[in-house]
Amino acid sequence: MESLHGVVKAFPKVKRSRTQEERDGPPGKKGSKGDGDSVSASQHKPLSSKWVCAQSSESKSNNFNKLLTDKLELLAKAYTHQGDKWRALGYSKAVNALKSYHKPVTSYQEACQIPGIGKRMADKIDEIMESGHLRKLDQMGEAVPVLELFTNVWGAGPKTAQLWYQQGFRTLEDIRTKANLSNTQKIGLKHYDDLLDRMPREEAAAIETLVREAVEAIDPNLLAMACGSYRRRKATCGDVDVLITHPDGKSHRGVFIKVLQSLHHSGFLTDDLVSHEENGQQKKYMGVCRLPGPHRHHRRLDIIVVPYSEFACAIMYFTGSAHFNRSLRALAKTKSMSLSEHSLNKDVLRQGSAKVYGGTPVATATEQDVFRVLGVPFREPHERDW
Ligand code: DCP
Ligand code: MG
Ligand code: MN
Repeated sequence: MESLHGVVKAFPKVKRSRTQEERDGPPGKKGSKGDGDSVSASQHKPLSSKWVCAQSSESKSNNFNKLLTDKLELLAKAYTHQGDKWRALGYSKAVNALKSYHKPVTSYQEACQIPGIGKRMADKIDEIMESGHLRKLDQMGEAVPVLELFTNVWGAGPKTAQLWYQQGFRTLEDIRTKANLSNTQKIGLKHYDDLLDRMPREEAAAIETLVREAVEAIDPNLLAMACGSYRRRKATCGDVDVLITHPDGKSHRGVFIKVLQSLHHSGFLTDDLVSHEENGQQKKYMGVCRLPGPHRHHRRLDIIVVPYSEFACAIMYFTGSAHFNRSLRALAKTKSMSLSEHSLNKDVLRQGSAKVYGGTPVATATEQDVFRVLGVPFREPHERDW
């Protein structure tokens, strides 16, 4: 540790703007203290309710503030399509906070008291309470619905959508006939309606079973499980996220290619979107599939193969939700740890937003281990639906 302290001292404290993870942390009030303070606090006190990852998302199920959250969700969506992801994130955090609040909010002052809601957000809330409406939504302009139409093409983000808009395109037909399309965007356009549609979880279960059977035909000891919204017990799923590993720690190698070949061969996989290797070992595939039989829609399927040593962190990551993950990572940071889909590391040294020392991986055999090491009460997957 001596030498590590030396490293810290070698880097003077500099003023800096907040990093992504810090902004994604607990929805604290403006001007709240930095992560240094949270470290000492969190070592002695139970986790504050401001940490989303320490609370059950079940608390959202009885929404006393639907009028407010409906409007703010529209605004969050509009900002997403405009490519303003920080504003969008701010609004979705406020929506989460309002959904889990125990009663209807009735005043500006009351809104300000809720963790995750600052003064400017409270102004918006006040406006909706007063008028039932948000002027900002009307001012967003005519571009927003078109940008939404375009960003819903799989493979097109807000930048592409804006470019297409600037090029004068307004309809999917314009895009189909005049835009310069990448291969994934062509697939996205071909299956536009199907890929926007969320499938009933029964269909996700059928897809998981079909993939598992293909996987077990390669090696009966391989494990395959659907994570994502399916594991969080959502009624509908945007895609199916299947995680594959092998308990012997080595026989997962080579499986990625074999599974894909098998699923292509049976005609189940209809289009490939992205297929790549991450961190040497972990392999990710994103594609489109369709269950056999009549009247079936095309569905998005993600397949991830990981070494067994990464299984617990990978399950955590791919179970999500993305919001829950962000909160957990920000919390890890306050404890000099870092959490990724690969590992949970301790004794991480950061100087500002830069990691000076990546720390050492903690052995995490199960999800429970990850929660325990982070000092967060275990949450069932359906309680992580933030
Ligand atoms: N994930 C994340 N951060 C992202 C994207 C994904 O942490 N930016 C993690 C959490 C997600 C999981 O990966 O739950 C799977 O990603 P999906 O996009 O498939 O999201 P979900 O399965 O949660 O929802 P959906 O029903 O829309 O697929
Ligand atoms: Mg998913
Ligand atoms: Mn997915």
